[in-house]
Amino acid sequence: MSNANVTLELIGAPTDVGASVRGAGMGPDALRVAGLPEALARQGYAVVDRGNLAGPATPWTQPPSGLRHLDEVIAWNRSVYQAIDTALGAGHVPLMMGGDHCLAIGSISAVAWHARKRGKKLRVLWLDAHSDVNTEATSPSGNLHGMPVSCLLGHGPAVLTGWSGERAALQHDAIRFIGIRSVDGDEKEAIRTLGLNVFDMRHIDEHGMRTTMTEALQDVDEDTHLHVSFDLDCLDPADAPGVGTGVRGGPTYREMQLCMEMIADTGRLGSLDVVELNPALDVRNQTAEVAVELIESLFGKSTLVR
Ligand code: B3U
Ligand code: MN
Ligand code: MN
Repeated sequence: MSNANVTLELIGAPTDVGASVRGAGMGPDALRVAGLPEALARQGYAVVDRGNLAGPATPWTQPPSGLRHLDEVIAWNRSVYQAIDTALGAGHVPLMMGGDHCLAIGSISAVAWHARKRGKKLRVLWLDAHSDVNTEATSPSGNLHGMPVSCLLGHGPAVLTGWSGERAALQHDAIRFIGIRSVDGDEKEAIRTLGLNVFDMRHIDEHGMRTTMTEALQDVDEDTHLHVSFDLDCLDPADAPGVGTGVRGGPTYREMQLCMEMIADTGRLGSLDVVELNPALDVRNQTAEVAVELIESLFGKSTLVR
């Protein structure tokens, strides 16, 4: 299918309710300022920018205990779910611009519902420094951006699970983690007991990005809906300083470009989250610009092939 027949729908979700570091709410506009819609249009896609969703403000009082800003997280995820559902229903490719990573609960739940309805095999690539598989019981912070994977696997708080129409939006073998290097003690246990597929930085160092991505994409076929959940803190902070919880030792810009190109080569990318961009911590919008270049590759831009 030529790019002109594909409509990319940009959906801004400007909130940092799932985090304790403020600023990710400015992510959607930073991506626009860095030229994301124009860059994708230059690749020949039909691009629709739906603007920003509305939702509750981030409270400035600390939550007494437990899950931080749970009510606000639910409200934002409801709007994200609806917007992604509408986009997929129209046959578009939704590109959710966060916002913090808690928003993947709403976006991937909607994607899972549509994939099941269409009889598609869902595969999710979770590009992140963190494994985001905490629960209320294990989280050191109470921040819901550290728990979306648990919610999607059916282990989160009941109010944030089951949105896809099944208890678990994702089966444990439907998700592949790339670039992981910060895993809390109880998360390690969860990764082991749930049998999650984690390609951590050691794996990338030992085998290289090319082999890693070949493995991660190994069962993607023509019946697959591929969703990419791209947490910008996956990148090394030297290339992407504009994130709230950066961790040294991530993939370089070049390694990430190859990762994106190999995903593009599958031709199966059906939806995307771009999250955790924090312009308040960025240097002259550099991280947003890096994100735009990587997203261009993800949607098939290449140096030599037109
Ligand atoms: N694992 C920690 C830190 C964290 C997870 N995701 C982000 N930070 N962005 C937690 O709070 O759950
Ligand atoms: Mn994350
Ligand atoms: Mn992260």
